[in-house]
Amino acid sequence: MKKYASLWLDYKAKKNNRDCGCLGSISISGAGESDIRVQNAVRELKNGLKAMLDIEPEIVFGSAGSHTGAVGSSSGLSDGSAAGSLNGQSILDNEEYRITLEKDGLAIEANSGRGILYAAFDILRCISCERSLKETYASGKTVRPSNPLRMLNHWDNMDGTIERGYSGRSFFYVDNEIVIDERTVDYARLIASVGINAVVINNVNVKDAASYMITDRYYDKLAKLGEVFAGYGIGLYLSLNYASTIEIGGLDSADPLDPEVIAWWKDKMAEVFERIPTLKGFLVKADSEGRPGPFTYGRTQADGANMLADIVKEYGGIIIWRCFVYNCKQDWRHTKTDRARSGYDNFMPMDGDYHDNVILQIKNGPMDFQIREPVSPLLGGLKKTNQMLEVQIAQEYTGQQIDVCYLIPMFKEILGFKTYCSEKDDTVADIISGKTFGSRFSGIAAVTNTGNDFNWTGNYLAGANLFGFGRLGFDTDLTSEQIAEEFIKMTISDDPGVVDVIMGILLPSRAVYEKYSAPLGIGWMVQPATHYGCSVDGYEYDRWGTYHRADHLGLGVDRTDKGTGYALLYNEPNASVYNSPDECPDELVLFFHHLPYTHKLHSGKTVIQHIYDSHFEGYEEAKQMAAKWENLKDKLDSEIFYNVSKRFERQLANAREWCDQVNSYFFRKSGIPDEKGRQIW
Ligand code: GCV
Repeated sequence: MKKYASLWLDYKAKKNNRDCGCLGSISISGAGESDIRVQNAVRELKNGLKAMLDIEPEIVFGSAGSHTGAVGSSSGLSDGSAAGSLNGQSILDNEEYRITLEKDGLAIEANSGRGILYAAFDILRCISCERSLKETYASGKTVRPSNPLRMLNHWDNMDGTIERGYSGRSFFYVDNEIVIDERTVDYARLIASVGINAVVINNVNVKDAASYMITDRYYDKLAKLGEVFAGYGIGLYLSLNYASTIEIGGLDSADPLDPEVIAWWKDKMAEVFERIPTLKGFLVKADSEGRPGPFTYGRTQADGANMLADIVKEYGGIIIWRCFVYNCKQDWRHTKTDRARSGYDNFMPMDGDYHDNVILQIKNGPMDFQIREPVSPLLGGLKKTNQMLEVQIAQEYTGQQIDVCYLIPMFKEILGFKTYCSEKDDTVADIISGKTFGSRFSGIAAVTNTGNDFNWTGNYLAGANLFGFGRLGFDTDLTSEQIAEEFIKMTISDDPGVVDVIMGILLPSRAVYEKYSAPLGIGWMVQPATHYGCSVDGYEYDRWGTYHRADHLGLGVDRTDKGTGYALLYNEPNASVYNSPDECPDELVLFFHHLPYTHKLHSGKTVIQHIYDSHFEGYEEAKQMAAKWENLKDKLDSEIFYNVSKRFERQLANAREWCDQVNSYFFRKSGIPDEKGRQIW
């Protein structure tokens, strides 16, 4: 009996193995057999090829340059120097690889064990997706990941709960102990196979036992976990309690400029890096939602981040500092206070002050992972600071792994957003890849959606977000369609008819969720605290800074020059476009403007008619997605079929509730009937 699903590493037998004959041997060069990552790559290749094709090609080790198109200028691979290193310690080694078709097999070349590992997964993916090996590798395939850091952030607590977790409990922790078992290794395999190279293993809200991670209590287990990760090219990171000096150190301050505080951290970090040799750095949530931070001492975020960064630099460590800093005790009556501004206002003034081993981690939007937000103006605002994009695949506000919501199309939009921060290479993808400003430490992080459920992600289809996040972070040019197709073929079924149907469910699912939930970029009409399901006024008179400001005449938040001024934080022409109700894209118009219900959108519809139409459509389209799934009953493994089918039942109830509550609410506020005379309550 399997304890958990193998997902895309299931390696089912392939019937259509038309060109496996070319796989007499696989030669590997550029990293030796003694490298644990190479050993893992070889094991994976052998197991996968045996299971899928029933072949056992010879694995031959050669020196770099022993094959056609060898490492170096002729192969197009860059030299072996570390992509990002501090004090001689490599944080991110060269991850490039090349796969070439040879007379009797394939040749893998790379400059590091990580490159070999990724090449092995490339070959296995090719076979698993029933692509032709010959066509794929005939003219040689050289791959270099798009982003230096491709990271998962776990919000796992040491008591085994997961903040915003919708797929069971943590597989890292049980009762405040760290668990390392077979599942830990399979987790590392799964995420390495899609290119993840860094993991933060604990919740950014560091409390209780987690504050003691940097003490003798957990060092041995963490060292062991770090080794498992390292075998799959994954760097281990911890979330850090900013006030550790007080909470575990016995000091009465966490002032980043206090010599006693600095001395405590110096001793602590010396101990931590000695006891956990594979540790790569820390993620810090400070001055946010009740967490302590430098503001308490009248210091800046840069003061806090730099103090820690200077200390960990000696060990080659980095500090990832979150920009999710805002006032969560706002007065809803203050219409000029704007939570959307807070990240920018708190971090922009110190652009250039952050030291070179600090990375600012920026949520994709200025609020908090809503189904539709503009891109944070910090991305494209900051020009002299290492930056990393933070997205969330945990679907806290986007259906909680009950409702199907394939997020890759949303991530593609964000990555493709033109910030106008420079003459060229100005998209978010350019910035976080390091291309725009030449930063060595940058990349993309996702709040992960994993837990100890049999299928890891609650809903099998939510696995597409885990798979897709990794694939997209590794290769930003992949399309949402390519990623969905790979996921389905590798995880669910390679029957072309089934693949088509599931593509037809995944691809529009984000748009469908958006239609039946909060309209036109306004967001937040959710049940407070749980964040699942509709409650139009749930946050309206609360302290969290998340309002729709609806009255009998209209709705939306005025973030223009006449309102909070947020629209002007963007580079031109984005600022002018967002500032104008006529130019602002429909999907964001209520994020930026307070408008009458009768305002005409670019679509030609009024705001109120758009609300009615999109909600009825969203519910209808959710029903169609569910019906498509039901038709697959005889073609799917029953565990997968029933898992998703039951969730669709809940999604339909949710969509219906959203549709009826939102439509009724705005009909009652506005008194304007639906042009099509449909039932509104
Ligand atoms: C980890 C939102 C979530 C919180 C989360 C926070 C964050 O507010 O609701 O659960 O805390 O974001 O990103 O830090």
